[in-house]
Amino acid sequence: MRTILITGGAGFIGSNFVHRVLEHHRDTRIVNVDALTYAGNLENLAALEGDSRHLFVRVDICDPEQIGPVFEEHRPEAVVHFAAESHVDRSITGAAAFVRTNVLGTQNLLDASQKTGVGRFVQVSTDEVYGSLGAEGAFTESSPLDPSSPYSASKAGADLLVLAAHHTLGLDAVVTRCSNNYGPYQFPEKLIPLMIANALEGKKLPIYGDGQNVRDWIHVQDHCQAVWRVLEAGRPGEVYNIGSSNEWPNLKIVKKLLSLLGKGEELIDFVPDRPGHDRRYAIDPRKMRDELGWEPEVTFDEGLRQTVAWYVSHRDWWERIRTGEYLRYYESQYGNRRDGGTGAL
Ligand code: NAD
Ligand code: TDX
Repeated sequence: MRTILITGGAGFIGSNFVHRVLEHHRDTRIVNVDALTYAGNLENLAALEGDSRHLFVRVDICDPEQIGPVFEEHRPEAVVHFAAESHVDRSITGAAAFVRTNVLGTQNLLDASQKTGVGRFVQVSTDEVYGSLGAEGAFTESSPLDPSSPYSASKAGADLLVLAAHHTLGLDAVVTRCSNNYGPYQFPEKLIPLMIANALEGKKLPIYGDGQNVRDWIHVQDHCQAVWRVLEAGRPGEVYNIGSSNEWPNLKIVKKLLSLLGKGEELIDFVPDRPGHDRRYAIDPRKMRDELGWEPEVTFDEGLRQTVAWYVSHRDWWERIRTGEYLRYYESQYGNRRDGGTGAL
């Protein structure tokens, strides 16, 4: 039995990864480290109750006094680091938490990994570190880092610390940079689940700017499979871009969602743009394909249909989230952006 330490395993991508690994790799035990911030949710892991191959530990990666003993006790062979403050809009109004978790938290994990002889460290990062594209082209692993938001700047900082730990201290570390994920368990502050939940409740769908910003969407299961391939076979010190070559302007996605939900386009509400809003992202995934033989499997039509069905059948999951702190966040994020439309939360 081998032990892998996962951070952020109660969040969206981390919990999908934990489920997938435990299902497909019977020889693997997971120590799942998560602070349970607003985005962490133990309900995402409820199906694993009683599974001796999954151990959840509530720990803040920003505190070396908390994280050190977990590494000492479990001596993981590998670390897959998902934990982060992950929402761009929140980083615009409160960058400090992003610097703390994404930069300092990552360094604490690197220190603990180095100290306890971790054999491989996978830093799960984002295409946003490359900044914004114009109408043409795609990010390769050698595209320059040019982050726009405090979120992406903090992820770029973390990536550089990981690569420095490899270069200078000899830690076996790899960085993955993926495009926008969608799928089950995504917190309903991100575009796709927010739009689905609002539409199901007959609320307005706030679209930033002209709705023509482009994102390159990948199903979370394809991302998880790619991270596993990198964990297994990525070369130390390398960066791997992960994407599905699936670009869509936001407005088109929202219209697609409304159609899948059988709702009308009158719910669409154009609101003032996100400050510093990156215009377009696109990933060149050739390195993943040519070097590691990875290819995405989920088509967008099928993935989106399944995702909509999941949110329809898990209404209690997102309704429980959309209370308390979420409502305060929603009001501060969208309350002063309304263009006079009705029906916002
Ligand atoms: P998420 O916000 O859904 O989950 C983040 C998790 O990290 C939560 O469970 C939270 O409790 C935990 N966490 C936050 N701060 C912590 C701390 N100080 N200590 C311990 N745990 C802490 O995020 P996600 O969308 O699942 O993203 C996971 C990772 O993937 C992030 O590193 C993100 O940058 C990266 N990523 C996300 C996307 C995307 O589209 N969502 C795309 C590319 C890369
Ligand atoms: O209410 C909204 N209206 C809107 O038009 C929201 C929440 C978003 N948008 C737009 C902004 C983006 O162009 O939709 C697009 C997607 O927005 P987000 O879901 O906030 O994602 P993005 O900013 O692209 O970042 C995401 O992908 C990369 C994740 O949140 C990051 O964690 C990941 O690194």
